[in-house]
Amino acid sequence: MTLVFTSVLFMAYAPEGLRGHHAHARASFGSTSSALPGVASNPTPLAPPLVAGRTGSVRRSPAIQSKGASGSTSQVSKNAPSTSDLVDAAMKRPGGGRPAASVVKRAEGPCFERDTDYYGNDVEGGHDAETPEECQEQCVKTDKCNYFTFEVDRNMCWLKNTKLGRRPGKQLVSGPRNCSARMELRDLYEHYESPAAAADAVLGAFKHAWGSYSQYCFGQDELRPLSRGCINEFGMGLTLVDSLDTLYILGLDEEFEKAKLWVSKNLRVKPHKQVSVFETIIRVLGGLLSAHGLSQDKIFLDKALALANSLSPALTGNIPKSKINLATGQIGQHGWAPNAAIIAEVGSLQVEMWYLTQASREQHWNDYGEHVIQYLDGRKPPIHGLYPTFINPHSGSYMQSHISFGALGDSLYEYLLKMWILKGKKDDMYRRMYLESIQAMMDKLLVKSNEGLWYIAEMRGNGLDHKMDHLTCFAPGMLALGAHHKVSKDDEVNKKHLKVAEDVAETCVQMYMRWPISPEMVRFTPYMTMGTATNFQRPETVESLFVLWQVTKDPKWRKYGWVIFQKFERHLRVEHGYASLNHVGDPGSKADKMESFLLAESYKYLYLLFKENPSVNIDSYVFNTEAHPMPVNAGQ
Ligand code: DMJ
Repeated sequence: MTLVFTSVLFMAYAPEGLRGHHAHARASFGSTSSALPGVASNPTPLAPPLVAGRTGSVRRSPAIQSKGASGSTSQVSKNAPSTSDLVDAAMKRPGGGRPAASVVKRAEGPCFERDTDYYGNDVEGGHDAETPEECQEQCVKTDKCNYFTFEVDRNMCWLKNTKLGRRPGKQLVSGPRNCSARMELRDLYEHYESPAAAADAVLGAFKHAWGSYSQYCFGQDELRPLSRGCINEFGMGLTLVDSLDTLYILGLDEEFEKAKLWVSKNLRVKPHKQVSVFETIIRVLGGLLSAHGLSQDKIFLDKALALANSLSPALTGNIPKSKINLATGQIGQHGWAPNAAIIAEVGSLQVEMWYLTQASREQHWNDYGEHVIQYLDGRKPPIHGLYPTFINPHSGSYMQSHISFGALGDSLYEYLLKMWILKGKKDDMYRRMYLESIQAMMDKLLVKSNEGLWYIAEMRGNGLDHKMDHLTCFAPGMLALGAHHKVSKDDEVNKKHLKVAEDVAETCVQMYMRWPISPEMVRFTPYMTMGTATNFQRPETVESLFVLWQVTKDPKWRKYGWVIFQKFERHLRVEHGYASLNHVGDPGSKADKMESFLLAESYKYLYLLFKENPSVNIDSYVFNTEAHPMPVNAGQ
């Protein structure tokens, strides 16, 4: 457990309160580590993560992995039921019970891992068994058993509900209940009566979150749901501003008006605080702009312009700065990456700046954002289309060779596509750059695990790092959105993007099915195992489910969304809001923070997933990376 809890501690003590794009990676770096007992300090700010050597357990070269990590499908039952079938089977039985016999498939030995112990929540332990097969048989017969570990020397069989991780152990054989490609739903969830009832349930959850925030921290940044304290890292009513458009979309008119009054009377856009430029843009500026787009109330645009003005010292030059004191204009970089800019951050202001220009008719805002992309386009990365996550803000040279569609990299790729859509699908620079990136991602990073799960790995040096962040789960939504808008002139390419979107989304859903709720990061070793055990109420999977539902109208995306929603309710809800988890396997490990993106993103996407024909949809709006919708026709 040491490694797992080490990473938990890292997250719990992350240097800054916000856990956006790069919190996970940030937790792997420098300065904070020395404060933690038993964790060696890492003197090099941009060093690789502390958890080393894990990739060694995946045996194939990148070239082979992109065709399938195992190189064989023999371990995956051909008739394995899909997650959707299993959700169906579970939902059909009122009040729960075991899945129907027809969906329980037993497979043979190739699934077994020798000299490996699965740790997790035990269902039952200490049964006698003669062989691993017999132990597996006991698992099949035992309600809630999903994995087993067999002790060879003692002939003992241990049955587990969840697999929180694996560790070496001599004379042990571990394996899943069966070898199907998809995890069965053992924990059962009630079906919703109708999409409208589901949307109502989401509305109820949002009200619980908003009500708690309003009661204890109205106008402050974030709520501590356990202690009822407040966090003020930004001094700009972060949760309130981030929630404005959700209040509007959910029809909470009274609450919206109250929040608007606070914005007009109390929002100060020059707090004497050193804030993250990226987070301020996507959450605060984005929140104000989408509130303006939806309500057309000028107060939001006035505040947005004032805030953009106080941010502008950080936006000049080729590469935006990472931090700024909005009162003094003093700029700087992140303490944990003092000589580097983050590629996701420098590529995630264009959508906001575009809308600001449309609404204000002041061209220079859009120029700030567009110039950065033109600059990147001129500095070809070592691997065509894949941008290293760190760039030198002065020389513009790429630093290190970490490539990620998760932490540190994600929304650069997202904004290339979204800018092409917002600009009337005419700007070829954005389209070309996006298509080059996605092709490179599919060629170099996309892997099928030996369980049949597709994932987007990361690259370090010349090798793949077989991990996937929950943050990466935005990518299925991005790919489906691009396909929907026909980003490629070749329809086969669009179809391929949609297929990859659906495949990776299934893996993201599996991240919720295998544990009580999804962990922050998983590794493929080659089985999907826990990487980082925290849960921060993140939206990326439900974001993708919303887009996939809009694009395909396949009801399975709604079913998944409903199960995930219930997991939020079951595992994160507390009396005064929603807490995070330091360990997804331990309900007692609640962390005292309710993230603003829970209200801005998770509940908005869930609500829109169930709402019939929402007017805020993927044809009329482009969502910024914090789920703030910008109207596509704003410039007309
Ligand atoms: C949000 O702040 C944004 O979605 C950002 O782009 C990435 N991460 C967080 C939520 O997980």
